[in-house]
Amino acid sequence: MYTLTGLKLKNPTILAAGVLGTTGASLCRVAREGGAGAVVTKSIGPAPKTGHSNPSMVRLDCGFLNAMGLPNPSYPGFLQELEFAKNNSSVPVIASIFGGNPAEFAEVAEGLLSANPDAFELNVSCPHAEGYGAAVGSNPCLVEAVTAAVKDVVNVPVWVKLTPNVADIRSIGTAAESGGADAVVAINTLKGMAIDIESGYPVLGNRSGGLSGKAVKPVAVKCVYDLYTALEIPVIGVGGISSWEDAVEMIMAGAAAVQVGSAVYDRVDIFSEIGAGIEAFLERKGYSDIKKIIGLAHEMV
Ligand code: RRO
Repeated sequence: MYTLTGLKLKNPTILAAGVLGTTGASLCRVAREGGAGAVVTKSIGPAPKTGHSNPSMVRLDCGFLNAMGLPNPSYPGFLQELEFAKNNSSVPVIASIFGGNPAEFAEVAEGLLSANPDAFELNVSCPHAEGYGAAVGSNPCLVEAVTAAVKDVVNVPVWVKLTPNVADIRSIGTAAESGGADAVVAINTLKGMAIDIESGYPVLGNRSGGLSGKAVKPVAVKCVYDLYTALEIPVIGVGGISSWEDAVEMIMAGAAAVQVGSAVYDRVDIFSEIGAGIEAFLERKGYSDIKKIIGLAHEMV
């Protein structure tokens, strides 16, 4: 068992917020068939949103480019799904939420409390959501205020998911910590774009979006490495992890646990595989505990 911000996880792998977190049934499937240690919902906001026009997610050689556009049924519309996930999943269920200001974040968190999520993840980092997302997450004062506003109304752990699309992610992580965050999650997607050269059109309906998958892993490793030294609270690493080796690398940069997003679309059971791979690695190298390798790369001078 791993303990992360007070939550008990059977392994340190977590489903990242995304499309597979849209329904209670899909969250339960990732927990049951995939072996995830915990699951995070798709981000839920204050009002229903249909999202951006299609194509909203395209596969590139190096990962996925998406501009889903925060599609969600709003917190009243999601309550039943969250209740289903909580009643049928054997692992912690974390509610990812977004808003445009501290009051909206608090409203959404309060609105979902009756379903008893095990933690909240504050999404202040979507790269292509006007007024939401990175507009909030690149402003340290707003990040601190949003975090404090949610901490005021809930008594479960609060994680804050950070954007890599800033000059110095440490200042944003520090703001989240000052607001009372129990952990930070790094990283959300990196701003990106692809163009179809036959037609000349950008491939996404929204023209630009966020890049995830293999291409962003070194960016995520560097962000986690920097946050680890700047913060006291745990850093949860996410970005391009598709094997246990990737997970160990992220842990050595400073991650206390990892989230997996893009790789799930190829194999849902990747969580069990990564969990077992980490265990086997620790045993082969003679480490008694995962804590022995969290941030290990910082000691290698
Ligand atoms: O829904 C999205 O378009 C989306 C979100 Br909320 C996010 O946080 N990150 C992302 O790449 N896409």
